[in-house]
Amino acid sequence: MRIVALAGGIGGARFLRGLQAAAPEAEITVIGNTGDDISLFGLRVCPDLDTVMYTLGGGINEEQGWGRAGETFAVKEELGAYGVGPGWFGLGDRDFATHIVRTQMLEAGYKLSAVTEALCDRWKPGVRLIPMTDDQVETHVVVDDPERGRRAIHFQEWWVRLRASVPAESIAAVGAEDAKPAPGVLAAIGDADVVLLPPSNPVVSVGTILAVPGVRDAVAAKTVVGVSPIIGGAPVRGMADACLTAIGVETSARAVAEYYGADLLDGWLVDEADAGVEVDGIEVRSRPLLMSDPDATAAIAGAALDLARELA
Ligand code: GDP
Ligand code: FO1
Ligand code: CA
Repeated sequence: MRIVALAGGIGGARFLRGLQAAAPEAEITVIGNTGDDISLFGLRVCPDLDTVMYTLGGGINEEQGWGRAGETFAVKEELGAYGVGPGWFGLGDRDFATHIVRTQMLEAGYKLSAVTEALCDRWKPGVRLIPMTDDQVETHVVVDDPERGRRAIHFQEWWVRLRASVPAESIAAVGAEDAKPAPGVLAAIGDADVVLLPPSNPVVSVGTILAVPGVRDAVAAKTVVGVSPIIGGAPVRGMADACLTAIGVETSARAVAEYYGADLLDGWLVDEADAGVEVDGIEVRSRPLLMSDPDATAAIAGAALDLARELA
């Protein structure tokens, strides 16, 4: 079976690990979100691609969900001693090596998709990981900063420095309209038996991937099953509610399915806490959706595949 998944960071990566366990024979292609990407200290950092690569490749800091296991922060401390920031973004020494390799290759003229493939040669994530686009797309957030007034800041500054505590007036994937899907993205979707939307952030992870021209239409033509990242009216982890509020969508499993739309989604898994939710034109099933351990996560992925097979 050929499966395509559109993935953000932690929620996406953990689901994918369950998917590999649930469908060991499947050929899995992951279209990764690059809207979170940021240049820091002259280096290109791709948090969601790296989270997927490290998680599936066995290098992730499991407790934190992002960054490397066994990480140290000597370079960050030395940069701080020079007064060189930002200090609010914690790049570790091991992680720095990834960004150095990536940036060197990008500067040598390789596309991000080729660079990601090269990085995956080391990590062997067991999936084909393709960035949604080779073009630069960066999510920016308009905030009314109490000190500096109304301004647009990089998504990472809002998410990591401000912890999304300042309301977002709007969220934009800058560059998305002019971006082209990376080589292989549309072909993988076209060849897929099923497209899965993991429980990733609907706005700044899955929403950003779908904003790359051509991707949404290609996905909508397939059997698509999504897993709700919202349980009982709240995100399981992180501040996805702040992103949904910014685009005028209620933080509920039902509202997220409606936001994706019946033209896109065929099936939608919600948690038992949301049993009884109905969405016009979408087959909704409830089951435990907490990815609390590998077995529970594999069962979620298996349920998504079962529903997809039923709807195909
Ligand atoms: P990020 O890029 O690191 O923020 O990760 P993603 O966009 O891939 O996923 C973030 C989303 O994962 C959050 O909105 C969480 O609610 C969701 N999430 C995290 N853990 C779980 C879980 O165990 N179950 C479900 N259903 N969603 C989860
Ligand atoms: N998230 C944090 O909350 N604080 C950090 O200092 C931080 C550093 C970081 C470094 C590399 C990386 O790949 C991810 C990192 N993240 C950090 C996670 C990440 O940037 C955000 O959670 C996501 O972009 C939101 O999806
Ligand atoms: Ca992300």
